Amino acid sequence: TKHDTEQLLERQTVKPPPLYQVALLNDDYTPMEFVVAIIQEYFNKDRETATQIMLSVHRHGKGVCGVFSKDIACTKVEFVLTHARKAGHPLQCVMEEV
Ligand code: TYC
Repeated sequence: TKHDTEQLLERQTVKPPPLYQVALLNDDYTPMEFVVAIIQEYFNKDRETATQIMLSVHRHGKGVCGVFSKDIACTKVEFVLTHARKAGHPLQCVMEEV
């Protein structure tokens, strides 16, 4: 827009939109198979990649499943938490600005 162009010309202050990592957190109760299915379903990973991410979370406490715009990251977190709660699992999912 004219306003953005003026901003660019006057001062270099137009920043790209921030990106957010969506990560799963480990817990002692959520079944490994359920976590693999979640990663496949909501983060478009194949079974092998989803298993690697799940095992990394299991071993290290946290694992990044993808990087998204704020709106998409928020929606991913909501879907994962809703699915987990409906299944009765304590799985935690968080977003963090990169
Ligand atoms: N630690 C869980 C178990 O031993 C598996 C697990 C992996 C749970 C990843 C959550 O985000 C998670 N059943």
